[in-house]
Amino acid sequence: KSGEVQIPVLYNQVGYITDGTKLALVSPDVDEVVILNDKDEVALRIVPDAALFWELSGDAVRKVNFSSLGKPGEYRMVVNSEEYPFSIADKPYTELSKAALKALYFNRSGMAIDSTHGGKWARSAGHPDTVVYIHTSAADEMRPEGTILSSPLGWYDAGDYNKYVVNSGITTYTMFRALEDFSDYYTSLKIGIPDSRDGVPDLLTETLYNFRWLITMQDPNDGGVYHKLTTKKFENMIMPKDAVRDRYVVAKTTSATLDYAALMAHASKVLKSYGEDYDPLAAEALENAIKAWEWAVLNPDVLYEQPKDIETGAYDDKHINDEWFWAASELYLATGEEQYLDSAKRFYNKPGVPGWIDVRALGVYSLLDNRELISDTAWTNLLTQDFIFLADSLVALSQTAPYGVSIHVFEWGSNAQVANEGMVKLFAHKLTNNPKYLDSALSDLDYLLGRNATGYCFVTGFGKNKVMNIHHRPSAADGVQDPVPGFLVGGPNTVILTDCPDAERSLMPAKSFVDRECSYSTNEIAINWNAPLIYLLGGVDAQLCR
Ligand code: 9MR
Repeated sequence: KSGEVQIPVLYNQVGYITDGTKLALVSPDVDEVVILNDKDEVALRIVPDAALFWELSGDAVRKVNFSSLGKPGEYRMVVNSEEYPFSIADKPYTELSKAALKALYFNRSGMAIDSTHGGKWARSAGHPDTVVYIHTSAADEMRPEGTILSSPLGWYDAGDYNKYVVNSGITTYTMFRALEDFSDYYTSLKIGIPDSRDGVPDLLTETLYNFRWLITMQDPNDGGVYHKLTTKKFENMIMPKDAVRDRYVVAKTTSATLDYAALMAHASKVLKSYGEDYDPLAAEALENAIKAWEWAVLNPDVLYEQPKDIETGAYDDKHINDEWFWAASELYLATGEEQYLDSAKRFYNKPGVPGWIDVRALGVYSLLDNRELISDTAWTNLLTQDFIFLADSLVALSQTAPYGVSIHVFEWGSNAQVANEGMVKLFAHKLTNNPKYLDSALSDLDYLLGRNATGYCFVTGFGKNKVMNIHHRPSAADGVQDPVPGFLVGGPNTVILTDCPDAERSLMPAKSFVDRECSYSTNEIAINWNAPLIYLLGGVDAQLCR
């Protein structure tokens, strides 16, 4: 659409870090920004940089760098005689970081959310998933159609109530990654969940709620893993307890089985560092990983085809060399067996920013975190070089981009793309200690928290311009005005422009977003979008905040 109103100031609405880079954007007509402190004194006057046009937002913006403002407090930016309040704090993101993790608790299936832990978002349990049918596509001799399984626990994938292995794989891994990379931070982060245990990070406890469900998705008879646990059609916008359609496990696939193998192998290593209590789970996970790999070797190219009577999310990855690479890498690290390393080398390809459809980077994270277990240093050097090349390209993009971010393609879940780009940068920082990566990751966070072309803070419950009407069944049906907090919405994209037929919707990719419940393509939430946000927040809070 032409003639869209441009928002005069775009900034991080949750807050800036005392010692961090502080960047806002203003529209081209703004020639001076005055920052006032809480005593109404002028704290800073800034002439914005020259205007830069972004073809993805269809507008030009001028950068305002106020990093020199190094004192915590409440401020206002005065632009064209309007005032925009913001804050500077030593630790502006701790509450947000807790909320982003707690959002997954709110999405637990098979469990009531009590008011002690859930406050006004308390709700009854739904989806016990103790009676789950084998769908035709998953039936075999040992488990014919109609066989009943139990597959309880786990997080709902998103705004819908289904549970999908492919998407759970990357999500659960990302959570383990956060735990490993920022372990001191997460050891002390308590978020108020009922099963919290002394001495065990809540991040681990929360992650294991989903992990224990994932375990049940493997057929113990042959090691194959079902692609998803789902109703045939999406449920209406109703509460979990009212959503009682029959549930099915659907089709074993190679992609689900390899993601499962990778995750189980990885978890078997992580769990070993949390004491004897977790030893049986670690042993079971490794055994499951090996069985899954063996199934995949016998069934190397079973891709997901959505059965005619099933309409829910497909996660139908058509290219699975990356899944082979990830699984082989994790199995090598967990067992030390050379056959897996050989496979990892055979399937290796330069990594890109990860997502459910591309898990190359996950294998790279794990291998580079365990370089001492690989004797072929020429290969690990190549991995390092390729990974740093990726991170450097992202940083270079963000340094020249008008909005200060690396994203340059807006797909479904663009906000998670931004969060995953931030995660790549934080991992590069872990490898090199070079502060440019931290700085660029912080810029990604600023974008998600308001310094983007829509002017929304994209995490529910936070910011001045809040997203309110998310496509999330409990938030839609619970009668509480505020959405369940801590969720990152999918964000702008032009993939499906018709989900809210009557909505005013920009055709510019970076602006094509509506805060409407009907907009499942821009305003849904999903576990694989929150996970990199959790990583990003944990990393920034742990490393950049005093
Ligand atoms: O995140 C998924 C996105 O990459 C796909 O393009 C889209 C369409 O297949 O599906 C998204 O995932 C949805 C899933 O299929 C069902 N649950 C909600 C997910 C988020 O929208």
